[in-house]
Amino acid sequence: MANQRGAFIVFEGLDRSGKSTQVGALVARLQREGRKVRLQKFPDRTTRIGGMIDAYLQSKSELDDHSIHLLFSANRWECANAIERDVSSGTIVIADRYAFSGIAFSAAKGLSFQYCLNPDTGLPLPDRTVYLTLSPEVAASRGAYGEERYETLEMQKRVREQFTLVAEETRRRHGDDRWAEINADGTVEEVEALIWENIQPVIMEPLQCLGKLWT
Ligand code: DGP
Repeated sequence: MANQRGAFIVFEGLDRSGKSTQVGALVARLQREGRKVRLQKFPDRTTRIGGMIDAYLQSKSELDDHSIHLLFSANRWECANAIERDVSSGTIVIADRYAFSGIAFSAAKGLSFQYCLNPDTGLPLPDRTVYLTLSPEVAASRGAYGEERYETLEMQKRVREQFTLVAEETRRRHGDDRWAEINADGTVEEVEALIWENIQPVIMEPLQCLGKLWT
């Protein structure tokens, strides 16, 4: 492979968009191709901060909206150095959710957009964020939501609205190439093919160095 640098690719999406399935399939495909690849899930529930987030999401603890927002951000910051290190040494880091979910979910609860964006300023900027969208009809046909906090129809509607604003802000600040929207209504294989087509150029010819989010 010509380029030594890896890449940083983020997947975002509404619940039931098949995001985790697609992330898993992509990681497996890259491994089969002999690429160094690492999956980074956010929230990373394995750290101490991640444990607090996990308890909150399962409604085993209550936290003020600002506090949990800052914990989600802190959880990303504690993984930031490892992402930069891995990408610069040739690894493709695939993240399942990132700072864009941070804004969309917290703003959907009523916190201001700017407040939600601030604590993530300076985190590694993904080379590309792939946002999986789902039509309301297909979402409804995929069955009930899970049991965690936020997994209600009303909340998901507000999150979808906020993601539209997040997409606009990302394109305005970082350029159109940083954000791709892929319709996830199709079969697993169809969506997988669309994703592969979209991210192949990013993997083959990554930029010189990682930028900083929101700067
Ligand atoms: P997941 O493990 O992908 O199911 O994500 C856990 C839940 O947490 C999901 O409903 C999305 C939400 N979430 C992810 N990141 C953030 C964040 O930074 N802030 C807030 N408020 N919610 C988030």
